[in-house]
Amino acid sequence: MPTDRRDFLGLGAVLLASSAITGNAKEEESCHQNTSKRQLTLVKNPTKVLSPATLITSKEGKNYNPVVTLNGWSLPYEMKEDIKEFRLIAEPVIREFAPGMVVNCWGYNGTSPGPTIEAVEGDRIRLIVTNNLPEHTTIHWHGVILPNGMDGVGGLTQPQIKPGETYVYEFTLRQSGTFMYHPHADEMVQMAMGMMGMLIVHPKNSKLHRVDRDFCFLLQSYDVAPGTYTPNTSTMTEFNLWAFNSRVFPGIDPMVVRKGDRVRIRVGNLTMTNHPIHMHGHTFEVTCTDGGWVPKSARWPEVTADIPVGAVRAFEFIATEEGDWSFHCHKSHHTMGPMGHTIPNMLGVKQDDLSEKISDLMPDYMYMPMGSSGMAEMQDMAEMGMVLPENPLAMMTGNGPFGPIEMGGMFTVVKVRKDQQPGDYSDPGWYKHPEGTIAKKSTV
Ligand SMILES: [Cu+2]
Repeated sequence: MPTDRRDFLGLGAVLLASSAITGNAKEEESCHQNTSKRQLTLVKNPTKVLSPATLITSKEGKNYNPVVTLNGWSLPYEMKEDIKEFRLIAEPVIREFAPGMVVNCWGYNGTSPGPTIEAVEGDRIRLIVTNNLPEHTTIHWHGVILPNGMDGVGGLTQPQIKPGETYVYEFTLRQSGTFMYHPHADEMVQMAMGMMGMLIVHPKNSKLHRVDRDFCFLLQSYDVAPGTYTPNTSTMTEFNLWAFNSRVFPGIDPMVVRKGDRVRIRVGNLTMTNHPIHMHGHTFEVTCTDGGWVPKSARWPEVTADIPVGAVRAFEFIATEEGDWSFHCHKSHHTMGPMGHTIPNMLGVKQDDLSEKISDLMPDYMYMPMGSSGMAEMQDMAEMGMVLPENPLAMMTGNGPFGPIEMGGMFTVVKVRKDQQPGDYSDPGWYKHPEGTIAKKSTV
């Protein structure tokens, strides 16, 4: 296969291109300010870019249908004789999680998560890994059947890759499916800092498992205290940011599809808890895990797929229903931004004269009675311009056509449109409901 040099350094291309994009990318403009600036060489299909870090890889010259990585990109390769050669640089990166909030992460080639690696069953691949981190690392190719010495477990199957060193992994892809990559060295710190990526192996027979649109992303958790920028890497379970590809709603790309498309969404979980991922408006079947393709006879309909820790679930559906369909983790605290874990339960508590009593006792303390009728008023406070700490992220945010959406974290929207053209991933805006099809206030 010829090398697709035009894709090279695609991420950087997108960052440059993004300033020239108009129309569908307008709402993304505020995202650009804090995104790290990398040098780049190429602008390709800028009108298809959804967000500053998204590159829709061209299918041109490829014997597979490339995946679309939410808020991410696919790593270009070079052909070296019959080997596809990929270069990964492990390094500190700055990632914007949503407009107005940036995090000091570790990742690969300028982003966290790292770029998606795409190859084809039967390919021999070479992965050249340079460590620009302040400590040693390795890369484990999660789910891939390979020679033991290529498995990337520091100390067990290879020496650690010390800062400044470069190691080479090389193996032949014997399976197709959805895999992940991540360090197997100081894992708790390195994964808490965002070091991970997806490895997609397309079937050799391109007619097998064919879909019209193929999305992928990783589930991630971070603990970034309000007012700070660096994740707490000693956190074990009490994370406060729940992310799709190191982005949180409203910073996550929508998944835009054409009515009638067969759609696959591949979700990998490298957090420390399970995530029941729920989609509205359609039923789907899990068709692939990190162990391979699920036989047709073993599939059943679902509207929620629980993604265990350290696992992948890919599911497929036919986009029969037009509209803006919610797509989110069903753990309700995973669709919220950062909040304290020790908030007292004030639901139903009468606080009418509480402020006065507290200010009598503590004249310098301003008590704000909140939470008596739920947390939705947090949204109102944010709207009113309540002063937030530095590097802020609201608990519940995002504006829809009918008002605040009151979501954060692991939430996005599947947009099904009959007029969306094949190959067009640009945001069509909010769904325009046919007359008489919207729930309305009763007048009786
Ligand atoms: Cu979750």
